[in-house]
Amino acid sequence: MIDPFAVRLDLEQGTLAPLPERVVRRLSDLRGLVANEQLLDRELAKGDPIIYEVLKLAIPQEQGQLFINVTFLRAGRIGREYYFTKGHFHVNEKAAEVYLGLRGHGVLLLRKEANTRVVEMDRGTLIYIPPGWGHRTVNVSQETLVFLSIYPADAGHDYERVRLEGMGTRVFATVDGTGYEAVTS
Ligand code: M6P
Ligand code: ZN
Repeated sequence: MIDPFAVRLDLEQGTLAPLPERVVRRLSDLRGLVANEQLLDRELAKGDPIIYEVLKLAIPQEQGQLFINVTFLRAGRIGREYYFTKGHFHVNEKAAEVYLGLRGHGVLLLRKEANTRVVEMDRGTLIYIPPGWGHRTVNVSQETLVFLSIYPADAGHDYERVRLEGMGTRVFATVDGTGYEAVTS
């Protein structure tokens, strides 16, 4: 049981008030997911910075409910590979998801079997992720990428599949560092 509720979402910053639960992912959480593990080890020897944070509204994890998150993905690279979220498939293959870009510039990588998509995400981009499509976000800008996501509370996150199969596409900075190239494997 949960009562109807309202919170304040700052559409410029992405912050929520009152501040809900916050989950932090660090560089070490990207182990096994990056293009170059040696470069990752070299970076980790210097420290383990936060790569992204997820604000999660307190909603019961049960069928019929919707989870609402705001994700803050920092700017940076491991070598030439731009920072990204771990990415996942939904355990419940019938669960879709909606993303809304609030700040910054990124790309959403999508994969369903051999089909891959790369979707640009800016402030105001609304993206529909149909059931069955794995998804990972990449920050290709110099500022924090912020986006809202809404998905069924019983979706579940399958990270192992991404570790084993990848997301189909990697995103690197161009040699001059001003743009990005998406490389499909
Ligand atoms: C969004 C949603 C969440 C997800 C988060 C971080 O907020 O898609 O479900 O947990 O991004 O992504 P990941 O779980 O892949 O690390
Ligand atoms: Zn999801």
